[in-house]
Amino acid sequence: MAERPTVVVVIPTYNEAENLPAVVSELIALGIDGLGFIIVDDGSPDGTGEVAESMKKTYPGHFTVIHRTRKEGLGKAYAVGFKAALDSGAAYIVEMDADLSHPPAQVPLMLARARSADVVAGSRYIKGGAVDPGWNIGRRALSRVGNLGIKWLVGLKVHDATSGFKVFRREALARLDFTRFQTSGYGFQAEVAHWCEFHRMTIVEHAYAFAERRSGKSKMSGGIVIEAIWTLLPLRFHRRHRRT
Ligand SMILES: Nc1nc2c(ncn2[C@@H]2O[C@H](COP(=O)(O)OP(=O)(O)OP(=O)(O)O)[C@@H](O)[C@H]2O)c(=O)[nH]1
Ligand SMILES: [Mg+2]
Repeated sequence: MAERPTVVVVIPTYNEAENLPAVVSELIALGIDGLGFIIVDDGSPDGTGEVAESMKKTYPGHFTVIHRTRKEGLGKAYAVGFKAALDSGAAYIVEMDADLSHPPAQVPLMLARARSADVVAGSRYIKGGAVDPGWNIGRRALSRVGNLGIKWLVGLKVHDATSGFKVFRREALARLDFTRFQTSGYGFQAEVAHWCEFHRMTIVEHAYAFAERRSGKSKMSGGIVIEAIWTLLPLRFHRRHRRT
């Protein structure tokens, strides 16, 4: 094992006590060199914070837990976790959900592709990508239409505007100024994509099959998508300004 983690996986958690140990052990089992974790928990009532603390022993020196007192949305949690990852000296930072929607087996492949890119963006909507086969037509339509709407609205080039599965080279991540972000919920991923494109980063899209959260109930709804569209609106004008 390397002295200090060179590949740091940042995982925000809110009520993921069952999923967190599974995602961490599946990643460890892949034998990724220099792997480390930063968990950012927003005081989950189900005890995820304590579960994370107990996992420090399993992976000594490579497991950091940041406890925040209030639920402030995944965007705020990622901003804190990403800063901690950069401060730790990580060369590559992995952005990933706790609920096993993002297949851990893809991480080594994405890391390999990150050697010649600034950002490797996981994508469900390019050839080889997929959403969970168990999703009904309504959920598929919500995801597809919401994604296309946000992509069009912001003017994004990436095909999956709302995917939260990414690998960043540290220099690229360091260029994102999270103090300028408008969103913290569902729109956060589109805002990350916007700033990566705005800074003309080399973005490689990596196909993956999204799986329904392994445990716990989905919070996705039409209202969440509409709220995201509303909060993302300023980005459209920001991008126009850049083009002129
Ligand atoms: N720290 C923190 N983590 C959060 C918050 N909201 C969501 N998360 C985590 O962010 C990741 C993505 O959130 P999800 O709730 O899975 O979002 P989603 O995939 O759009 O929706 P689901 O269908 O419910 O899975 C998960 O690991 C969550 O536990 C929050 O307010 N604070
Ligand atoms: Mg999820």
